[in-house]
Amino acid sequence: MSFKQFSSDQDVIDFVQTHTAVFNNSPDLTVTEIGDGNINFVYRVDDGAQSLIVKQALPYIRVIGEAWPLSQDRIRIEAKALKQSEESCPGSVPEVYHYDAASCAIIMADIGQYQSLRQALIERQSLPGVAEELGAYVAKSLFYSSDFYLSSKAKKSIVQDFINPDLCQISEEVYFWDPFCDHERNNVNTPLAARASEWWQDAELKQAVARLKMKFQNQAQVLLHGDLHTGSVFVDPSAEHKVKVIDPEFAFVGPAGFDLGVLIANYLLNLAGQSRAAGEPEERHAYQQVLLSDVNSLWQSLTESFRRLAAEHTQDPCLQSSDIVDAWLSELLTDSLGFAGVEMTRRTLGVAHVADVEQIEDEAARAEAQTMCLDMADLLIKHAGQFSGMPVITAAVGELSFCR
Ligand code: SR1
Ligand code: MG
Repeated sequence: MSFKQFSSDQDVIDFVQTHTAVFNNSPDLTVTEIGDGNINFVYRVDDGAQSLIVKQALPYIRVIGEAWPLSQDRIRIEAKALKQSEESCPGSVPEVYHYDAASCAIIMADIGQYQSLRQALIERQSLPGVAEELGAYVAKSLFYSSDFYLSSKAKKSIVQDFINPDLCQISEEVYFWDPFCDHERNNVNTPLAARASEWWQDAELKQAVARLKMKFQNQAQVLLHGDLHTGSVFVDPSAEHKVKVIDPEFAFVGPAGFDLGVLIANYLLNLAGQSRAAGEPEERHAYQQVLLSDVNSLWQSLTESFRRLAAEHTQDPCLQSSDIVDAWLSELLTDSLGFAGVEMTRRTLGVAHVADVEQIEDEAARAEAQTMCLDMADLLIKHAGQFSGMPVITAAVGELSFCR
């Protein structure tokens, strides 16, 4: 069957009524386009009592249009990655009700009562237990798709299932290329222009980033979400499952440190944003301490979970040694710091910025926060291998970004 874009509310309703029994043929359904991401169309269908989400992938990037074509295979990958996450970490993703290859669309549960982690951090909310649950989610995602757990053939099979060339190419460009050169897609705040020029000429930095890019392209270690920023994480600290992770269309089998690095980077982008955000300095400074403590908790929870999983469920006898697990986690930490620095760079100089910093209206004040982002990124990219543990790292980045 040939692909047809949903072009009316009725198209979306017909699709939902054909493939689910959620609304029992209710005549009073409303459809709202709620997508605020860059790439796809997302609709909420609601009968006043219940709701669900429909996501459709068009053959191009939503915010650019037909000038940037993009494989619709990404929606198959997203549906498969959501199912994989539900298996490895039950309750961590919205339930998938239906995946439709012909319409390039997914029908899934509405997580409307959850809020994006990015927005919660911007509002300086207290989020008890969220960082710990995120750490456990990352640990399970890593472990159950790694060589510790999967047979050799099962591992090759997920590598094959998640070959994602179009989306990987976007990441290769927007993370590792654009923000490290004077690229036309970049978005550089005017007072930051001189610092950006220095950045683009820093040979030591570029060499470290080239090594990270080669890991991204060649190191098939684990199944990654591929875009695990705080806008892909939804939270409700009062719920049984405090964290729901969405949007794994960038999923592929890649270097274990990538998702963790992106996630840490987004906590640190918020940390820098707090330094010049609206509100009392004491309150913002206190929240910066909370953010650093959350990063420590996330890492501690991740390592504890991963060590427990490895001790109880490692299948390969060659990998059943705590020394191997220690070495794997040590490499994970180093790689994640490098990737964190790259994510912070692309969110500061590249095409896609984040609200945590962009919400600072005054250009000069925003540039001060962005300078902190680049200072942290420089430290993380160039010195990733020199830190003895997460508390040392959070202390160092705290020094570079506290409200003054
Ligand atoms: C041009 S697409 C840029 C970014 O949007 C997505 O949300 C991903 O983060 C991607 O890198
Ligand atoms: Mg997304």
